[in-house]
Amino acid sequence: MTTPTSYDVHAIRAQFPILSREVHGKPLAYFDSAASAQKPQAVIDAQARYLSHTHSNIHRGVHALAQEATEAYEGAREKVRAHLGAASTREILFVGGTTDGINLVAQTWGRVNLSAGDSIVLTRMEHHSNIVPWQMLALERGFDIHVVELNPDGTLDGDQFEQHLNRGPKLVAFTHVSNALGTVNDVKHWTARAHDAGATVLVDGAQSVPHLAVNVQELDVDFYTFSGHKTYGPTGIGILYGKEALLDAMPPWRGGGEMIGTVSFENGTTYNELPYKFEAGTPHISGGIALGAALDWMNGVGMASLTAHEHVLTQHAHARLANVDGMRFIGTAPCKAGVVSFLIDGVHPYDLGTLLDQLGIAVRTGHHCTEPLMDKLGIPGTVRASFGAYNTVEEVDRLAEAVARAAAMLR
Ligand code: 7TS
Repeated sequence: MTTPTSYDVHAIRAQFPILSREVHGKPLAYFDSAASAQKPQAVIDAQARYLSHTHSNIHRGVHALAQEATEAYEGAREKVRAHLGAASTREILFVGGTTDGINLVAQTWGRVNLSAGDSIVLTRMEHHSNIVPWQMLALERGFDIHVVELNPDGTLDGDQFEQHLNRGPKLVAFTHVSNALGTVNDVKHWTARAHDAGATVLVDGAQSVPHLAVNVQELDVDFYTFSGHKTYGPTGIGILYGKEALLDAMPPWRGGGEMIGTVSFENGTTYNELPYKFEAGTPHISGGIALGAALDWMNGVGMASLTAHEHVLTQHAHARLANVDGMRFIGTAPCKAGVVSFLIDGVHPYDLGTLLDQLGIAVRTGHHCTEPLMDKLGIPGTVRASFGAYNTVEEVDRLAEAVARAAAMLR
């Protein structure tokens, strides 16, 4: 793969105000997009325009602002539907983010469908947010959690996956792309196999939606969730996609305004239709609208171009960093997206991260909320450089040179 000639990374960078600032007197090189991506002016403007021109509560007013705000928010839902290739906006729930989306499924679908004697399947590479909600529920409900281990390159152990499926799990929940390793999992394949085994499938899309074109109907997943802030949108907003029949059958989670049909002390309460049944209370209206703008922005760049550009950066980073003495890459799967994780013999990741910061280079160090993975690898954490639409090959060169210099100093 090469960066498409039409991909003008400098024109893209110019749209991100934060990228022109300095850190410790050096130009910022931001390699922490897996934690949170920076925001283009179009997203900042969409949120500011809404707040300064349109804001009102939604769904309930007859006045002009209430109607405009509702149209903008529901328009954003339609943009998300189109971006994910979902059949209907009834399948698109606004949630707080990936963590919130997974907790919703655990507390509604999970609470109804999982009990003692059942099992679910997770993988060794899951982020804590796709582990802990299931552990919390398992403590209460008494089901078993089986874990798919990894091959040395950071891909899933397919034989073990099949063995776990042979036990007839009720749920298979796994990440599309690993935030710590960069591994891209074959979601279509494993979803089909999980369905053959009778399981429902939840996919954590926190690290895939920012980098890859995702079509939930093609993948045939039952639930898919992602965070707005990693897709160039705001924090505090995200999406849970669920197949309509599943969402329909699930009880609501949070109770309150907006999620009801009628409320009565005498006759009990009925619930609203999808997707509102799962959207109690006043939502993050400006966040939803700005998330729609963020997806518009990504589509303006073009998902295929974005994927190709980030692939070039990832390959280049591997090639350049491989020359650093004592380099050990953590995660060398053939199919990776946007993440290079590494350790250097004799150098603590935290010290390296701190020195890089002094040079204006933002990387992440630590366990990346994947402690079970780090424990299994027998390491405390890694140094992780993660890429976004705005990173350049020259920045990756700067990273590699700085890592080599810093490592020599620290040894
Ligand atoms: N799942 C994956 C695969 C993630 O990478 C993250 C966040 C989450 C879930 C949780 O997303 P949230 O938006 O609900 O917090 N990952 C990271 C990271 O790699 N560094 O900081 C956050």
